[in-house]
Amino acid sequence: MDSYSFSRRRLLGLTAMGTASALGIGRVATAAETRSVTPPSFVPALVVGSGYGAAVSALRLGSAGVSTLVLETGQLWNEAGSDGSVFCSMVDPDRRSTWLHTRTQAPLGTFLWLDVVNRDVPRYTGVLDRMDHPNMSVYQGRGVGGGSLVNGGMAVVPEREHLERVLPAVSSDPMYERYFPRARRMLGVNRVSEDWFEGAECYRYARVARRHAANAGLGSTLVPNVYDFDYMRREAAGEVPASALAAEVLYGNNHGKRSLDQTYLADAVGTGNVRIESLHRAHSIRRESDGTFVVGVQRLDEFGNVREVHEIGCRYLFLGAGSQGTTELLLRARETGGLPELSELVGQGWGTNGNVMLGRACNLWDPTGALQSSIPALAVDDPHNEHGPVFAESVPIPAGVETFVSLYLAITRNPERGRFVFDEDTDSVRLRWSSDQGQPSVRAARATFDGINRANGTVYRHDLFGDTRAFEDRFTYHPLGGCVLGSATDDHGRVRGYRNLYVVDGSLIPGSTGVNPFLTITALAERNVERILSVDVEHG
Ligand code: FAE
Repeated sequence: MDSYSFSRRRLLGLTAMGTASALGIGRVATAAETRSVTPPSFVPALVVGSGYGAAVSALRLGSAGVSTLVLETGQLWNEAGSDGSVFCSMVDPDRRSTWLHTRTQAPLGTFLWLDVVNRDVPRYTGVLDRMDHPNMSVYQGRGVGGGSLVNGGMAVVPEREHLERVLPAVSSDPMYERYFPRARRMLGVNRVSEDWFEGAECYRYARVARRHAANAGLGSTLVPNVYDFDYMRREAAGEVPASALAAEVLYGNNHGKRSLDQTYLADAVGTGNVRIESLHRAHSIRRESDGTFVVGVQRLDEFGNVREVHEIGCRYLFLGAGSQGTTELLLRARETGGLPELSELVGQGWGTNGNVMLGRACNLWDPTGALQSSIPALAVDDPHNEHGPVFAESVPIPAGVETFVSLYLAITRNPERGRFVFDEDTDSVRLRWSSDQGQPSVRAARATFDGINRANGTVYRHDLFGDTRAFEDRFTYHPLGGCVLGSATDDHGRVRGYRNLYVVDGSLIPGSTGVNPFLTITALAERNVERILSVDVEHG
């Protein structure tokens, strides 16, 4: 699906939000009409969060004429800093990079065991968060657009048979015939031109990964993305400002990326029925006897201090705060008495999507390239691995110098599941995940990459993750689960125990999609919200 067009509605929304980089002119600095001072005390529909599931909900509610308010903890990223850019790059990170920590938190923390990657930064409401639990760190994008602001943009349709296994209540024909195509179209998914890919210096690293996999008898696939590959081609030709070729991704892209603020959320605001409040964190939920949900909301300043607290009532409440955010809201509400009827199943079914990262040292006659596109475009496929299928994306190291490292984020079918529990002392959730639960991922990745190393006379790098480990399984970019569809909710994300309360994000999926997850989250939200709108919601 390569067509990508602007409707009048999207243009209206982009203009209102001041995030018009999709127009090819880069993010622009304007005062956003969407950021107001006092939110209303009652709205028909309230959406918490602004990632994939939330953005789908906001658009479909707004299109149906339902007046909707979206609350997002993070910033609306539409104002340029003193350097003229909205976001900072990975090689020169500043306070915009990191959510309320005083040091950046890139997962590849060391090189030759030297702490050369991460930097001290002032505490600020930056765009990337890492939430640390015993044995597991969970990454999440913060800002209007959620994970779409920081992710690699890889938009992958999962294997049908795997989706049927993890979500047996979801019939797959409509998903594959209707909702995945719709999600791809709406997100602006496109493919890299093979001719250009084969000759592009910035994808030498991916071609090396492909050749090394082929030497071991493994296939590779070019992976569709929401980054505009035509824009990248023009970057390489020096015709437009660089973004993917200027080490931008983990802390946001100033150009080229079709993040949600430029697709679903712009369309939602463009309906005239949706308003977005950034730097507003939903904290508590209770239900009144007349069925109204009352959400306690904290307004933050840009340093994360709570400046105001107020309550917003709503008839329909859609939770799209991500796997950890949504689960935390529900567990807090259950444990502190706001929503006592919530099921004991809330908090369960959490997984890492089998994430494990590793690096290989290539031979000195086999460079991976000094200029690397920060947008991944290729994955090594090992469907017949004895420990379960492995789908390993070839990850760039956009350091600007030759490193001879081939880096991968492997997605494995790890069956282990953790669970969140609410900790009253810290007023937050803790993840129960033991260090051995990552081992199935490591075993599968090792089986794939031992073979690749053998076939190419190469070895693992042991210097990249702070100690001497070759496989980093202590973080995930793809947290999934916590409020699983068909378990803590019904088959369409309606939370058990409460009418008109919905979960719409990655918490619905029990721990695994087998591939990068956002396309599945988006398509599932399209499916569920369509049903909810037709059956539950009174239209305006
Ligand atoms: P998500 O996008 O996480 O959005 C949740 C939003 O809710 C965030 O903006 C939060 O700030 C906000 N929030 C949380 N708590 C509250 C609260 N209490 N009140 C108000 N707002 C709140 O949710 N996936 C892919 O498919 N392809 C990739 O290439 C890819 N690369 C990734 C790279 C990185 C570095 C990261 C971190 C993730 C990557 N992912 C990728 C994962 C993907 O971004 C993720 O699965 C989705 O963003 C999850 O979507 P949700 O709708 O669940």
